[in-house]
Amino acid sequence: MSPKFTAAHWGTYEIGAAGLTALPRDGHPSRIGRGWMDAMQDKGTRIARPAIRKGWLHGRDCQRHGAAEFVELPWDEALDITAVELRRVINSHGNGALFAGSYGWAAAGRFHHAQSQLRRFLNTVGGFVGAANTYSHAGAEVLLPHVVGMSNRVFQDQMTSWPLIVEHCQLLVSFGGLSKRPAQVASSGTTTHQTRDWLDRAGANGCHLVNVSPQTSDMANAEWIAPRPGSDTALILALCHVLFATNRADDDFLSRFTHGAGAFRAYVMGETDGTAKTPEWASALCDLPAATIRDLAGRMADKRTMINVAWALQRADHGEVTLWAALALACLLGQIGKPGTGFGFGYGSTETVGRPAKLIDWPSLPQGHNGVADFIPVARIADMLDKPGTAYAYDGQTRSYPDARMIWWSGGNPFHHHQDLARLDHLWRKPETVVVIDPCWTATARRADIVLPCTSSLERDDIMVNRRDPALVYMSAAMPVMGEARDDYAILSGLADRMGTHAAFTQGRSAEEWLRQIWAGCQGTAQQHGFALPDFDRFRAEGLFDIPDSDETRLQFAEFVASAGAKLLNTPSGKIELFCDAIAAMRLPDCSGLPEWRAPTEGLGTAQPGQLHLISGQPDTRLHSQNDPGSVARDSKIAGREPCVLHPETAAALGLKARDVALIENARGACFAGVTLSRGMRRDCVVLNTGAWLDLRQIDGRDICVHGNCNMLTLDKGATALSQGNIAHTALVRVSRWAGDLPCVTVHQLPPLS
Ligand SMILES: Nc1nc2c(c(=O)[nH]1)N[C@H]1C(S)=C(S)[C@@H](COP(=O)(O)OP(=O)(O)OC[C@H]3O[C@@H](n4cnc5c(=O)[nH]c(N)nc54)[C@H](O)[C@@H]3O)O[C@H]1N2
Ligand SMILES: Nc1nc2c(c(=O)[nH]1)N[C@H]1C(S)=C(S)[C@@H](COP(=O)(O)OP(=O)(O)OC[C@H]3O[C@@H](n4cnc5c(=O)[nH]c(N)nc54)[C@H](O)[C@@H]3O)O[C@H]1N2
Ligand SMILES: [Mo]
Repeated sequence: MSPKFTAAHWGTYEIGAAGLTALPRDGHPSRIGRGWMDAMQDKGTRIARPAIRKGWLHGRDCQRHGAAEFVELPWDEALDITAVELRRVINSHGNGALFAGSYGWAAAGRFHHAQSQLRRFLNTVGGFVGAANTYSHAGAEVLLPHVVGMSNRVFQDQMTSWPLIVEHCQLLVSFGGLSKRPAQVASSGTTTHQTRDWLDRAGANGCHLVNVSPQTSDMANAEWIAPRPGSDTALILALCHVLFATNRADDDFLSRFTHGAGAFRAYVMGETDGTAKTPEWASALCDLPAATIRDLAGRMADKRTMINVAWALQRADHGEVTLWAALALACLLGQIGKPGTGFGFGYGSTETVGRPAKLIDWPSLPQGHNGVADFIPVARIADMLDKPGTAYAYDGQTRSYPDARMIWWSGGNPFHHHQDLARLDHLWRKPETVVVIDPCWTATARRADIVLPCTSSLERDDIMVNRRDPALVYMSAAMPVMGEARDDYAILSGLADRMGTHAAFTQGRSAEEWLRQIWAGCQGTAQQHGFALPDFDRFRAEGLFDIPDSDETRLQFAEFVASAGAKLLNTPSGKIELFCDAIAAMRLPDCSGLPEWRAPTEGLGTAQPGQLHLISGQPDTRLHSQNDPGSVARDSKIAGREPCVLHPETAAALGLKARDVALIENARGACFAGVTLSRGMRRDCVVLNTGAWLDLRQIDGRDICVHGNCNMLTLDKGATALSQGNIAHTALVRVSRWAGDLPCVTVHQLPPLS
């Protein structure tokens, strides 16, 4: 009998009697997979039956909070109530009052994709207000079309492939590092993990690695330069200053391939604002010796250099400007369009960035037409709830926030991903109804009125096709369905039936018929690419299909540069824009037509004594909040709290030692965390990665997450009025020893159910 497989964003697994085994071809399987099955089998956190919040069921109250009581109901009753409520909201407020941005990562399969399913359903009943861009890289999504004339998606597709870096790059300078931690994950799934090998091979081939980051763990075997978080733009501008001042900027490249280099130069040299962006100027802002900056600039000009910017850097105040400044620096070096050098955005931020694989756009589940054109920038959800009808700026538009009366969330966890969760917790009580579809009693499910339990991808068949992966996987169910959970498709089919749109939603197909339909589409796509896929039954039986000749090496901007600028980019000037007239014309208070330095709204440069900078990156043990109840994440906790990282000297000065529980706090909120120590840290930073399930309590009149959710501390503000991206990486905190009682973490136990 052929083996059976399943897949997740963190890898592909063979299903055996003893559980899941990573594919032998995957040299570095992610540790996240080891905690997957036990998380999905955890009866303390899986939702067994549909449940309705007692206060809403009996009195339609909106008192959503983490300790709410729920009443379990049979599916038919729960779906009846949901459909009646949906119809009531549409009839009384219109579809523009339904907010279903429903941002989140959900599962890797192509058919059971939570957001696509939800949107397809809501589109059959007139549509919903959506959300634009992502938490990952909204800054880049808005900026790149203006300055390089392509979407972030196309930019990511065209990035220079790893083999060219390995072969040609002599100096890889990575702002935000390039580590195996985020590279465990690939959106839509992956059959292999190679980023670590590519980096090792580059090093073995003589490429010198420079990790510009507050933590050494962000890049192995690298020289470490640790500017203050949030000061990278100043550092980059000073590197540019050195290149201009020493006549090492590539004037030929600047004049042929960029627009606005003169204005950029005048700004950097201080001709326009009287401040030359010298290494001495940056030294004070970045807390780095001026000599370090001069030396790095010289080496960048001497060597074949690749500049990489981790996605994290634009999840910060003015974050997209940092990306733009780094692009400008790469233009000054004049190595864009040459093999293995130039500019990259997000090598290492996920496994597939820079992967030399053929890109194939496989079909997905059609979502239909949304009758509502309105949307919000994804990270502005709390502002929307706070200020319906209020005007705000976004990418040159003046828009106004919709009045969301009903919220639908499926496949995402806003009480994981959003910033300043105490604020969201408060504003979340404004809508009339919140519906959440999720396998687990997440912090978001606990704050819903109607909770509909869905299967995880371990409980159903699906197809993994990732446009950047060289294999296609038939995902077989690996465990029995938990409780009475249903697939998203079954849940929404039940609702569509009650709304009179069953035929439109299902098109008469069962889930298996949809898989067959999607596979038939894949067969057509393969044919266009010159190869044949097996028929559905054979694919299902064999489980894995390797795409023939799947290697493809790309060199970004190769055509643009080879054509000597004749083949223009899709910007107004046809070139890379170092000055952008379109952005300048927006007259934004916090982003001009140039990549200019602006101090972040919070930062170590203006901190009070005792304040530390919070780094809240992606967790090593989970995908965001997913699998937090599983063994791998659980084993990493200290006294049940999420681990944080401090420099030993910082900890000692605070009276903390390893395995203590600390209180991390600021004016927005507080959380506990278990202390771990590392010398590879800036002394004025603390790392608390994302994803510990929010367990919010009032202690001595304060909001404290007793488990360790970093988003109790982060700041909920748009990066700029250009992108409105989130600024998770901009926050100051204080850390202290917690001497009081330590309340138990209860978020991994079922809520009160009757
Ligand atoms: N402080 C800070 N905050 C951050 C970040 C940061 O760097 N720092 N990073 C941000 C980024 S980049 C991102 S992408 C976000 C991620 O935020 P999210 O994507 O919202 O986080 P996940 O935990 O992956 O949420 C996915 C949810 O989908 C559910 N789910 C899984 N499978 C299914 C399914 O088949 N059907 C349904 N209906 N549900 C399913 C899971 O149980 C889980 O609740 O977080 C952001 N938040
Ligand atoms: N294991 C795991 N991998 C993941 C995910 C996950 O949840 N778990 N999530 C995936 C998702 S959705 C995304 S978007 C990507 C994100 O990928 P990234 O954005 O690359 O990952 P982060 O961990 O947020 O940040 C990378 C590093 O940036 C550094 N950094 C933070 N602020 C600054 C700064 O101001 N200056 C400098 N120079 N460095 C700074 C931090 O030290 C941090 O370790 O990760 C993906 N990969
Ligand atoms: Mo992300």
